[in-house]
Amino acid sequence: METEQTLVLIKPDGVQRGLIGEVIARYEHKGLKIVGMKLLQLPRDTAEKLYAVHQGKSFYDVLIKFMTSAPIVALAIEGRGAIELVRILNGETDPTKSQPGSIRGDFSINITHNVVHASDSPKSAQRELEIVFAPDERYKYHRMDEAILHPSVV
Ligand code: FUP
Repeated sequence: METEQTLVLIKPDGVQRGLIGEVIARYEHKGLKIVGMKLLQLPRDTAEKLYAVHQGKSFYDVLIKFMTSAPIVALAIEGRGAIELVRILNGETDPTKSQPGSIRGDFSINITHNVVHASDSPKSAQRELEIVFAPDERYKYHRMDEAILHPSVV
């Protein structure tokens, strides 16, 4: 599996409910690497860029208002298959479908206030990471447990 990077946003509800540590722990414990992280309040134009694909949809205005309403935590997360793994950890968008054990399944009952965002493909990951992180805001380092997480097959 390819090593990839993906963008995660802990949304205003996650920050305001004190879930930052809980959410980050799930990615760390899975074995994914945090290579970028910052607390910021999204300017409206940045939120509009991130959610351009939803422009014109019924929920768009509510979504932009919500995403700009309070600080978020932006994470650049790296690992083999990171894009899909993070979306599995996050759970389904629809709160009636998100499984217990996933972040949304455990912490969300609302389709808009759903704690986390994650990129859905390599193309959107690259686009979204470049919107939120400057080139020097993503770091290279080794986790101490890499040899255990990724043992080479002999
Ligand atoms: P996801 O990839 O799971 O974040 O879901 P989408 O890209 O389909 O939607 C992005 C965000 O739009 C969701 F997180 C919440 C919001 N949304 C709604 O508010 N109502 C909808 O019916 C669909 C999405």
